[in-house]
Amino acid sequence: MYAMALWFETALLPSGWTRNVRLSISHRRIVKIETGVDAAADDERHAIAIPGLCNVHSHGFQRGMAGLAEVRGPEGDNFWTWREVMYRFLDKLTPEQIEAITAQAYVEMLEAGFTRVGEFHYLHHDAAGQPYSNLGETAERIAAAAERTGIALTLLPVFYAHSNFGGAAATSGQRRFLNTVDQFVALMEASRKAVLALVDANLGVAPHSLRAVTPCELKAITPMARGGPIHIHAAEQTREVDDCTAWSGQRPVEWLLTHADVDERWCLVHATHLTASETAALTKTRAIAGLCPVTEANLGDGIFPAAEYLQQQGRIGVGTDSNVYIDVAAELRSVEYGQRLKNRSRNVLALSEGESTGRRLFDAALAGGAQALGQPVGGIREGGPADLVSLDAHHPSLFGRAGDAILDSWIFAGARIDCVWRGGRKLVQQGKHLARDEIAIRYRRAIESVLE
Ligand code: NGQ
Ligand code: ZN
Repeated sequence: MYAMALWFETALLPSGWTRNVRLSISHRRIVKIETGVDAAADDERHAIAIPGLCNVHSHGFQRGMAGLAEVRGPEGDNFWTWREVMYRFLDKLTPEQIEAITAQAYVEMLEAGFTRVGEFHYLHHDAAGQPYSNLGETAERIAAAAERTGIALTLLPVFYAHSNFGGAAATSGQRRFLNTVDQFVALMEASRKAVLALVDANLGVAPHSLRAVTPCELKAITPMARGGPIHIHAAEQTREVDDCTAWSGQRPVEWLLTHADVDERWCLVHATHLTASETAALTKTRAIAGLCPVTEANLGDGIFPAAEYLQQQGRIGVGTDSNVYIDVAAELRSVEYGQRLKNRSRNVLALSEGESTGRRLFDAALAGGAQALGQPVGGIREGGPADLVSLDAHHPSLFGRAGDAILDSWIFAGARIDCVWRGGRKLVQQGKHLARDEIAIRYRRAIESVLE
């Protein structure tokens, strides 16, 4: 790859907002950062640079049903009735449709400022629940969607075996997700192959939830991460907490913290319902709480105790989960807004007087997101990946803004993204992914045939 340089009027570096920043890029990395310098003749010039973020939790295929689960059912619509709608949607998806829908989701992620996605992937088998002759069929489709769009991929193959705590038999709606531990070893191998073919991709493992995995299976599955990330859904719904307590006498996060070696390799997705002692204990593990507040609001999950958790140096990442609405700023804003609505106060998550709430959330999600996806520390730094986002300085929301007010105006007031580079390659320009139209055509064809 050729060497190039990008020049920004202002950039958010680890040391803070800096003016006149020149980034030399080679082999997908930032090899040199110069500050307080003029642009060279060949440099591409932009106004404002911030680092790209990691999306810690996505189910790409669910993008195809976004907006289709907002009609009232016969009674008591909730997370579990939504899940039935979701199971019906995935029932007959073909590998080709999975790829087309996932690619569309990844285009939107890049346009929103995510440069890496953690794909929590459980749609392993065919519509009858039989493994494909190529066990890695759907993993390869996800890898293909990542490759086509250019987003960096952390693939998290999901182990799923039961419908509830205590090893309850899976339901027919879950047949495409199921594996024995032995089958899963082979599936991990196939997934590893799919990921190895991609630039800058990596692999972790995801026991789906304590509902879907027995303690014995959990013990067998986690070492398969081989040092990579371990992700699990936890404590998203109060019914899940009640069922876990009935089964084990402990709440899900409490159970995990006493029975699994939860440490910085782990990402507890949602972790919505925590007692004060679970909150304190989770912060001490240095694991990531993978917050997906847009989906959590959409599904009626509840509100994560972000104020208490962040005050105790708890680590967070953000994810788009169901992909009902894909937007970095919306996720960050929603973490704060949940707290404002709950506490009837403002600037809850900024820790000290004078601190910007947007900056605080952005920094937390930048560091936590990289950790959760098994990446080196995030941010615009020498040696780091050239994963960059430029904001549109011509948008009125940014007029007269400098420093952290830029982030606050993006996160809370609707400033827009201009360009996105992933590994130094420009993928988004004037807010549009360069392959947007072509990917949308394939998506349209796929979705029209799914909904036929
Ligand atoms: C999922 N999504 O795996 O897609 C889940 C629904 C479940 C969220 N939890 C299925 N948001 O948790 O059983
Ligand atoms: Zn999920």
